[in-house]
Amino acid sequence: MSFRSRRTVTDHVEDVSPGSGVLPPRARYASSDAMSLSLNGSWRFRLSRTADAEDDSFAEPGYDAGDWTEVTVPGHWVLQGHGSPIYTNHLYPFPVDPPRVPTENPTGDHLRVFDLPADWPADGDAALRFDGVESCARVWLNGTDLGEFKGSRLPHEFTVGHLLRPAGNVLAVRVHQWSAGSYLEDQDQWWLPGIFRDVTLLHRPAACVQDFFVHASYDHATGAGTLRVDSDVAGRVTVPALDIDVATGEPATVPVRPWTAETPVLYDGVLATGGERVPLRIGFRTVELSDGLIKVNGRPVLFKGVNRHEWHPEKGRALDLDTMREDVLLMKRHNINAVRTSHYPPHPAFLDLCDEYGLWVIDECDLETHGFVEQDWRDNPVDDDRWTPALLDRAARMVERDKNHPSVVMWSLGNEAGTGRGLTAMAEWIHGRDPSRPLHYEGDRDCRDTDVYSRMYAFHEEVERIGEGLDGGAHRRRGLPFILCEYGHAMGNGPGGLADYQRLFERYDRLQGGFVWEWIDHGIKDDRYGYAYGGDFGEELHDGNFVCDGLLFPDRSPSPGLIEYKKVIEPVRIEGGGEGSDSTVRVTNLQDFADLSALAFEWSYQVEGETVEAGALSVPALAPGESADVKLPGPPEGPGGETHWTVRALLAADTAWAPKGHVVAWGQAVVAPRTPPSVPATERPVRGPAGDLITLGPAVFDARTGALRRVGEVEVTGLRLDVWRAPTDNDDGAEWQTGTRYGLLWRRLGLHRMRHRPDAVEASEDALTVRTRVAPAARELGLATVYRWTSDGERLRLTVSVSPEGDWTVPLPRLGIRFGLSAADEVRWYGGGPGEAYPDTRSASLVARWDATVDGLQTPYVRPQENGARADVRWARLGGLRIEGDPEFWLTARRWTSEQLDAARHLTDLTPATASDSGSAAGVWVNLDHAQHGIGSQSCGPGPLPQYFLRAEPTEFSFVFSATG
Ligand code: IPT
Repeated sequence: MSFRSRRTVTDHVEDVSPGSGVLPPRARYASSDAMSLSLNGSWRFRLSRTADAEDDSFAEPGYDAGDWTEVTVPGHWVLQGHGSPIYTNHLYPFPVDPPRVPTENPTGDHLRVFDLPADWPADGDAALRFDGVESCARVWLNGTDLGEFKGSRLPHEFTVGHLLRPAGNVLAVRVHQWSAGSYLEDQDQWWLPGIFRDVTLLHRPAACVQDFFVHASYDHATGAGTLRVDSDVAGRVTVPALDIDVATGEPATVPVRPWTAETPVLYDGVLATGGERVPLRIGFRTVELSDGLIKVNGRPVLFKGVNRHEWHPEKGRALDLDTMREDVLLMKRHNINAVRTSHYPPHPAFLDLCDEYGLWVIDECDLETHGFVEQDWRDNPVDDDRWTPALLDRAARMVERDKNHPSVVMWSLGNEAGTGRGLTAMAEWIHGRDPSRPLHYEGDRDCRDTDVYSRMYAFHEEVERIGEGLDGGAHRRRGLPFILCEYGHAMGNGPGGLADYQRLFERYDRLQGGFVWEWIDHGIKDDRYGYAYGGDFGEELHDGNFVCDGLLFPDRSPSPGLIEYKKVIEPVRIEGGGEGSDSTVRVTNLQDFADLSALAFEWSYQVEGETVEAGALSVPALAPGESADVKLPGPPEGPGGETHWTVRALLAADTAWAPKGHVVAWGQAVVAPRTPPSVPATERPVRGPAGDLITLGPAVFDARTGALRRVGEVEVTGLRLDVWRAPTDNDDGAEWQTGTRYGLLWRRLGLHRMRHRPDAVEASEDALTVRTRVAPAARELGLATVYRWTSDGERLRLTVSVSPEGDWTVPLPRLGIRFGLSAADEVRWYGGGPGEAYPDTRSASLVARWDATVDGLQTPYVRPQENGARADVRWARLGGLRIEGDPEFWLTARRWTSEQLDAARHLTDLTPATASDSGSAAGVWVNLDHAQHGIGSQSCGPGPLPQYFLRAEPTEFSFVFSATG
């Protein structure tokens, strides 16, 4: 240190201590009658490359910051044109030498001058609160150094009343991107420095409320709630609707309606001390561990959850209230009932919304030291006593801030931090401070400190063993309930296999559900790429698009994964009922608390996908867990055809989160099956006058190669067998996955560069047969493929027979045909829709008539990959063709080839195919697939289950083409 000549203010940056000068943590409340002043807005800003480039003279009143730039608070300076974001999953983007950080330590000096409102009370004190600053801040008010803190997603307050002036207060905050605290904040997300949550000045009147703890329990045996509010400053607690008026510390027991995520009943109350009145929103509920299960109000709950990082494509983790509300509304509308606040306490307003709308919350501490896994967890701060005060500080700041939320039903120590004494110390402190909530942490398989056995990405098979209690493990663990705190990795196309997990959760009591990873893609809006991901800012170390693994696209539009999840976790199951009776529907209430009285049911019949009759269905208000067989009106009479019934459960009235009529659940079943198309082979192939063409019914072929040229007036190019799909993130899998990563194997085998060798073009009495061999260079294996064309004069039938040759040990990506059409815009089909589906992501695919444009068929995965297939298609019309399948097929149509899709890194790389790319005039490429390989979740979890494999085996399938003119 001797060479430091200038006065520096940076020693705390590399200090393991949590901070100095800050007030003890306390309960957070949204409002009170004490005055407050938001200091959000535009602040003066200066960025330095190192922590000590500038001295602290900027904090002095009178400092001229006229040449500084400006940033918006809350915000991250790297998203406001100063420096760049960095994305790493678990690697520290700096040398691991705790608690030291790099010399290059972007440091943002923030200045804000403010006046007090004219009516700011002259008496009392004041507190200055920071709700979140990444990663380390030092604060001065009017030239006085208040102190410094770390713990990015946790609140910190200072006492400042004695320093305030009526006007011209100078608030100076120096923020360092890297600090000792960064070692505790190695979550899988963008590194985004800045004052990213609110800054508020709070008046603190004499005898104001300080910390308080609302204990509101529910006795399910008696229906009584007991309220006791412990408060540092004595006062009274009133709840008018319950006639409660008691002193703080005194219990009151009265009959109440309990709070649950399904029935979020909140009672308005007031905590009044001599100097302040704080509105309370009280939810009565009791969480307990009994019979080895997590029970709320006496009943086990099933978590249908998501992991939620805070994300906005332009503002990063600086979320406004509307965005938070949008998240909650989207969750409720998609049947989600639980949130793990991965991996830090969220903005406090988010928890208010969870209380209000009803979501179970696992509140997770701001702690992750994942990067230490690279050195076998050596020097892990959570197992080093020097860091324990910082860990305890983080635990306390979370628990004290959030303890009064009924929605918070579990605390979590953090994520991916290994094991160690520091975690045990946190657990002991939390258990002591709040014995009313179970404690979660996934990182310790023995569950020494926790009350629930939690895992991430466990395969179905293991989850089933755990459900059966056959997983062994530590004695303590064997008696605990199980949750998957992360599963169903929603990266790119997928996740597959959700329905298979849900079946297990429903079958075994011990399995209390899970939390899909994760809620939203963290793509950054970017002029160059649409949405940027890791590496797009020139990071020297990054993890690419692993940061885009959400159920929502960055703009919060639902991805097919969310639509699938909504269907899989629907709170009511509607299925074909009673034995052999096609007009009975079995309805099961899968909720844990509410009966079905909030729902209205509707039945309808579809003939050939068109609704012909519909009406209201009366369903008893089944209690949770109950089922009933409900009779449907008889199926429609008249001209037959494939017939389905569809029953929907809709909201019977407006709710806080969706309007009346919102579809909550549905079921569909076949009443009369489909008759496959039959095309009598009445036509014979005829060679044209020049000898170079063959005509068969409406079709024209190349006589030499047997290639289809036209159907009626519709030109068709490049029709041939296709087995390739642009690998999905789940096909490629994550590096550390032990299972076979088929995406890589497919490419190694050359399935993306299959060669097609025509061996024979045979014209017979009633058919044109083209024999080919489809195989990649350098390999002996191949697919003997025969195209057999017949016609009845109007229609053209193609039967494709595929016989694998050689040693096929890998599944195929897809199996079908592809061809180019010169143009197509509107697409109409009868089959599964409206959205994309793959073998293990098809729960939400409803059979009906659907319309879309070719562009509308595309799913905009941030990193382009296979997408957009529609399942169970009976027939489709596009580009002047009608195509009917025997059997049903998967339909995909896009303005680019699979090869272009495969090569694209961002959506902006995808431009409509032109004649020069394809060597033809095709504008739209169509895939008609007989089969697709499953999707799975191998980007961070299991691959597709065996039943979703597309194995190479002898296969035959047909399509019937006609020109629609
Ligand atoms: C797991 C992490 O907990 C989570 O933060 C995220 O990184 C997720 O994976 C993948 O997107 S850790 C995983 C390597 C098991």
